[in-house]
Amino acid sequence: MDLDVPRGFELGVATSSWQIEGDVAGRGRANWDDFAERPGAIVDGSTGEPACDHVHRLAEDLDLLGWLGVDAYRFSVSWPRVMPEGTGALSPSGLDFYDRLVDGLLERGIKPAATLFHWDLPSTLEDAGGWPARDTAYRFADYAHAMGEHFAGRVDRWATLNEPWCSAFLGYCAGYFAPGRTEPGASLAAAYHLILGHGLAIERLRDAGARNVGIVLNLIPVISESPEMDAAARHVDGVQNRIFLDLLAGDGISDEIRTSCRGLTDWGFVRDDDRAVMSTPIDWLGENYYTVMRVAPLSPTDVHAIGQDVSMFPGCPPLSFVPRPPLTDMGWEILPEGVELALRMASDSLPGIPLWICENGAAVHESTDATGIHDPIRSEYLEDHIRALLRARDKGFDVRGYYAWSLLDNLEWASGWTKKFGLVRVDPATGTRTPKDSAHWYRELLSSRSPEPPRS
Ligand code: IFM
Repeated sequence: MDLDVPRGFELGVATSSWQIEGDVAGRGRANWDDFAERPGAIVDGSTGEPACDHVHRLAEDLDLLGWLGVDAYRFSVSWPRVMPEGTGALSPSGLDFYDRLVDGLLERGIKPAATLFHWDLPSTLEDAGGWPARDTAYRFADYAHAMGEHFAGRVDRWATLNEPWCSAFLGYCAGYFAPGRTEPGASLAAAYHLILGHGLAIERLRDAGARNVGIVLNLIPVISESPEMDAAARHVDGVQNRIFLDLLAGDGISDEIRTSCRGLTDWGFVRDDDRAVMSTPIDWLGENYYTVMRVAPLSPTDVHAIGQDVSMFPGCPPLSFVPRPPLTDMGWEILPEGVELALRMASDSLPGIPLWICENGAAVHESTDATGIHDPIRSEYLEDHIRALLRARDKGFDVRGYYAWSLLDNLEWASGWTKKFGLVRVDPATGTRTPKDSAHWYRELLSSRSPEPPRS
């Protein structure tokens, strides 16, 4: 392998609770369980049961991680599994599951990296208003504190939220994700309260003894394809990226967003003293990088890429997203060098904060024969992105690690089982796990690393 990753650069894989766990009966209900029951919400009618049946196959999945030889495993805690009502009493069986996961990782020398919210909100809280309601931010902080008290000392790295853009705008503006609301004003309040909840949670995690606390954003570089589209591209960038970076930097909601989203909300949910809470210092920032977005004049022959649609951007002017080939099965342009643009956005807004790529991967064509599951495009995608990341590191970006998405084929949200990102195939009918060629490739990369040169 001629890809030389220094030992000190952390390599891992990532998953999330609702996408893999199953065992719906063993936890409280989540907004995604309710959403999945709506006809047509998930393209193939899948639900959270059995997903990858990870709860019952934990030992096997821990062994897979050990076999791969990852440094770290990024998982998310299902809030309704550990706190079924969203507030109050903790579930002993829910905690026991994550105890076995965390301890199983530590026994195998793998660092546990926990995310507290990867979109599965307890239904009780969704029914009470969800993220557009300010109270949800305080309930999130209480839940984070409880997790910190239970797991501090064993979890190596904590993220409050994963991709708040998706929760806010896919969930409450486009209605493409749970809870399926199509209220642009509410989606802006949701984005704001998610970051308020993040800031409150950072404080409460630290109070509980947790260290290495941060957040994971999906920062997507937005490219204007012609000068006349510059303003439209700025709007998309504002709602996709800047709104979150500005809030985390303590700058509040920018005049630009207030202007471009005027008429959608009176911003009555914004309070001056929230800025300090939202910008509570973090120890690291995670970015999930998959693709870029190209903005062009509206065209009837628009190619649809999942996640790229004007309905997901409140206040968006007419435009088309025009990804350039090569594309993944999601319709996402493959552009490894875009990772540097994504790192630049973060390091310009939040200078001095160490960066991690917390997700990167691709749903691609695979073929199966007697010799295995062949997914050369995925291995090439991962390799090209890791190379681009190491080049950015050499240029001075303080990027410390990389997690491939995903360990397992899993429930790809509204796309159900129709899009596969796993290094390991999961047969949805039997649950059988089979490492693909890309898993063998990643394993070889992990074991072939040279030692970190001594620091002078
Ligand atoms: O599967 C998702 C994950 O849950 C969040 N980031 C993007 C992935 C691929 O769409």
